Amino acid sequence: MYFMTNNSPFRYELLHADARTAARLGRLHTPRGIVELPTFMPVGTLGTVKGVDIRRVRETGAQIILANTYHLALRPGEETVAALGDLHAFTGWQGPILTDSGGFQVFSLADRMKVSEEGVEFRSHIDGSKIQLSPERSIAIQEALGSDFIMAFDQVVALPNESSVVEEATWRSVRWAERCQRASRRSDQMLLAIVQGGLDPGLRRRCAHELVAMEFQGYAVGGLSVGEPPAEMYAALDVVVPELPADRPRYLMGVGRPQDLIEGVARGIDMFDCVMPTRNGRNALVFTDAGPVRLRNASHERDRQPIEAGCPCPACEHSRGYLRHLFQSGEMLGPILASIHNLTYYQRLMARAREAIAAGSFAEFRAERMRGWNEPS
Ligand code: PRF
Ligand code: ZN
Repeated sequence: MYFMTNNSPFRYELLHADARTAARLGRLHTPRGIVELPTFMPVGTLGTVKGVDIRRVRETGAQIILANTYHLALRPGEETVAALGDLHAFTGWQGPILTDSGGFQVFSLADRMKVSEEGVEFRSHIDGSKIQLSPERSIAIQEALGSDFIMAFDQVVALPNESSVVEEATWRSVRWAERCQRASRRSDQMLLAIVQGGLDPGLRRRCAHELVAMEFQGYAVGGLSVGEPPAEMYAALDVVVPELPADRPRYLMGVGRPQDLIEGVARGIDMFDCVMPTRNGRNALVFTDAGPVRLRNASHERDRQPIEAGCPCPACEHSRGYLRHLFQSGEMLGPILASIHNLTYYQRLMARAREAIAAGSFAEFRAERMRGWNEPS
């Protein structure tokens, strides 16, 4: 089944809707190739997936990567990226790229931030200089960067928080999304709106409603995985996703652990991003079907096994004992190999989820995975 959106070069194709869960197998057609859904996007905040060169990123199975407006605007500046071509030329990644708007990053990283209806004023976390970001400015930066998917500029608050604070940020995000839609000029970029609303089901629903009425080409769910327990995040997804149009992609921002991806897929999410595989990899924590493994643990000193038998990644050509030695010695190869393994694990997990949806066995796959991760290893 094909869904066309105006004359857009982007097209969401639904291949199979799971009968027992809300999981969906799909394809996102873009000017830079097809993204199979559900998908995981490695985070390349500053135009690099930390520790992993672009060829290796591709070899993990990644089809699309993420970069950050906030970080790239501060350094090297979007004009410098544009002078070198665009984000694709700058990074060497020729596949699709999604840029986050800076909303979340400003609210989590910037110093002395002042929010008004116009936008946000803050001090750079790098040199303390005064910077302004607004819906129009975020779109202009994302247009200069030349990413394929661009995000609306939103206001994110930590959870738990007072309901008046969450409510105000939510409606401001809706007004800002409308300004982003009006400001975006390039037809070769697809703009996604971001549903906010904290953990209040009514607010989430009303926010989704307003944004759906504005007819964005895709929808993200934001403001989750910001301190609340996983069960509350899943409950919010149960409320929001049914409000979103079935003919457009859905993206859960900044999530998460392997089990969160599977639970998100089960609720109808198509796209994910998270620093977890690379950040945890740098800290010697690697993911397996039997749960996370701490490579620094003394139990691995003479461990001949690879991180995970059957994993095709370059880290798994080595023993856990060798990888532990790299971390204990402070060798840079340790964090690099662990990051590559984790990215490979996330990509294989999404590939297995897609196969299971296609085969009509996603519910069994989900149950089997949860059992594996919950077993003490
Ligand atoms: N908004 C934006 N980016 C984000 C988030 C959000 O709410 C999150 C929340 N998990 C991660 N990244 N713009
Ligand atoms: Zn591996």
